[in-house]
Amino acid sequence: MLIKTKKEIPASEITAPEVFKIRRTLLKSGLAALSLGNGLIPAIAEAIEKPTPANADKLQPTPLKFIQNYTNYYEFSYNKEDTTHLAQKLTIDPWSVEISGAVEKPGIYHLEDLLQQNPLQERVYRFRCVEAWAMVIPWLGFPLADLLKRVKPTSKARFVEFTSVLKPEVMPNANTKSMLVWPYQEALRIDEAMHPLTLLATGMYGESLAKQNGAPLRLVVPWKYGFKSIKAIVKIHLSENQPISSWTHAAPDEYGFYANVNPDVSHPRWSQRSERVLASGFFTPRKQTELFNGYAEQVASLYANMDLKRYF
Ligand SMILES: Nc1nc2c(c(=O)[nH]1)N[C@H]1C(S)=C(S)[C@@H](COP(=O)(O)O)O[C@H]1N2
Ligand SMILES: [Mo]
Repeated sequence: MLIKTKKEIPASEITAPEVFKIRRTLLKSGLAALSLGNGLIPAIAEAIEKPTPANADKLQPTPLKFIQNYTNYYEFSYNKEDTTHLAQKLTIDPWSVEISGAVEKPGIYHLEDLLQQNPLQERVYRFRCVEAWAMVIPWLGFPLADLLKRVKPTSKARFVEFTSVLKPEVMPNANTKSMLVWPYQEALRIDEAMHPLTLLATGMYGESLAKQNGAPLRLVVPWKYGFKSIKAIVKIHLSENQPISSWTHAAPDEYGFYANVNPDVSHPRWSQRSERVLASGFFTPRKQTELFNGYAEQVASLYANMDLKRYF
């Protein structure tokens, strides 16, 4: 599928120093012990079993330093460069996630335990912000489904809601009147949450996530606009009713609950037909935006009975 292993990385990408670094960092870091122990090996096995779609071959990861220096993290700043240093003030150790609502095993789960239970995989995904810029990111993480299966959703669990950490003492915008209501919240339908492409990411390029990218644990939903991929998750709540996420609350006509990437549904203030890809430090000429960000083959069936223009 879209699980890419080092063996499959084309020569053109291997020349990027960041890619070379993956192996070394894994071997050196604590994360490595976990991921080499039982993580990357199942990922490789899975990748070998499943054919790679033709368009995955073209994916050229955006260099790490650009992914880390062009971030949206509104609790800290509306400026994509300022977040890099501002986010460093967030403390992320120790970290736990409270899982509540319609599950048989609610509780407070420590990050170390989650990492021990859920082997890490590398997934190279396209990432498309609603603002019409895009990147390609080699994430390290585990399927959200693995965690949800462990806590056993009940038959009442129809939606999964996520909440970001809120630390007003280090987050300048948390104290100001803002278009968003804090804490930052996002949600998925349970079948979207259980989809094998949906990831809880703890790293990228084989290293732990940078704080500005949502360390220590963030969501990644590659067929949806980036704002669904909530950072620094502290709560996961399973519910029967559809939650209202932060962006939908702020501007329901602009940021819908589904937020599936769709070139045919314009944002009220700009077209979504094309995107600027941040490839190697500069934006390359615009590329056509693909329905479901290129993942239609994997996810279109989730929306088979829905009018994609109405449910945007
Ligand atoms: N908590 C929180 N999560 C967030 C955001 C945010 O401001 N706060 N921004 C979202 C938006 S708009 C995007 S495009 C992605 C950006 O992820 P990146 O900065 O790691 O590229 O994070 C999403 N998750
Ligand atoms: Mo975004």
